[in-house]
Amino acid sequence: MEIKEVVLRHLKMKLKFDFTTSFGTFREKEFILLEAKDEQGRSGWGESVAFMSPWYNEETLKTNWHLLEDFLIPEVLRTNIEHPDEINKMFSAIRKNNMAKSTIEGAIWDLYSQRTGQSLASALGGTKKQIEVGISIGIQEKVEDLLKIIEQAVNDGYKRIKVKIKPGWDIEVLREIRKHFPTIPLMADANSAYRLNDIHRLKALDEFHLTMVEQPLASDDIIDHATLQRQIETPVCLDESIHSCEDARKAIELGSCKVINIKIGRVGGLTEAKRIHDLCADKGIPVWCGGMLEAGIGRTHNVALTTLTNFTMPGDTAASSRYWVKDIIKPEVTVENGLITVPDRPGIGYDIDIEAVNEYTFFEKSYR
Ligand code: OSB
Ligand code: MG
Repeated sequence: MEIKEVVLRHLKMKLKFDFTTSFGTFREKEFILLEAKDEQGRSGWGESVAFMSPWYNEETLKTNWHLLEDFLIPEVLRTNIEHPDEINKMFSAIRKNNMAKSTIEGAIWDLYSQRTGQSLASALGGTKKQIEVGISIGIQEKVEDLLKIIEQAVNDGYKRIKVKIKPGWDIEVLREIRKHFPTIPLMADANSAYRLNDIHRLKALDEFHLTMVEQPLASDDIIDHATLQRQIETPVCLDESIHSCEDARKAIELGSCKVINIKIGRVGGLTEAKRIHDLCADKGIPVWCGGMLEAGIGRTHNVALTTLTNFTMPGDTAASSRYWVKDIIKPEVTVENGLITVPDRPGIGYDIDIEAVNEYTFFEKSYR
């Protein structure tokens, strides 16, 4: 396949709710949407999950734009691509910047699946017709507010509840949740808010029978996480620490985690995400698909990836309508009883709502 043109768009969408983590609060989301056009006039779409500030990792919308414009797009425009698996190697001279790489790789996976007449899920080797999803709930002002949101999510049928924690918003909050919801599948995500010194606080989580605690320690650590995992019952899940299949291999070998959260952007694309999935399947480590408050394109890629068999735990891919008044795809991603039905049309299986895209775009640029 030949990529003839790539269009970058800078979109801004208002979130329906404030989303607070141990790092700060989001009210709106600005991100890059990438459209890659092939020689047959088809368009494939990719979404960057980099935020405006580098709190989650070192990438931002601007660093992604720079990498795409100055390195990745020129490389793709001058290379003939047979299969999206080649992209990884093509970009191997460029270190890290995984979210930027993933943006364009995702668009090429979309094109490839359209050109070969299969759904993105099938092109990736996925077989599930429906996927189970949970919901991720930010830190609230009051515990009562959190309990109300959990109640709504449980009534909506979400398969597990994830709450954000940080020192001071953890043990008491989880105790209160367990008082009202003694048996719901519950987990906590710390986004690196603790250090090994806080081990008694983390040990105290064992009494709540969480399905896991996500990324309790530093984003660049797998050593202390191994020490921690040896001393607590709650399974440790790594998010921020895993950037590649090699990272996953080392973390598993060290015993740093019992579960891995796979995010397509964080690991540099669908090909690497699939490799991590396969390795974890081999090692008996369950995985689930994380979320980055994606708009429609990123969301549909998450849906497709989750159809692989070792995604045995509900992911963070909630319904479009949880985040947005109007998403950029038609139909939107909907959840019924905690399940998303996977479309089987070629490509991502959802149409781009180009009017919505235009409405949210305030800058765009084309590259040939
Ligand atoms: O750590 O999983 C995370 C959102 C933004 C950045 C990091 C994370 C999250 C979430 C929300 O937990 C997942 C979602 O609903 O998309
Ligand atoms: Mg996380």
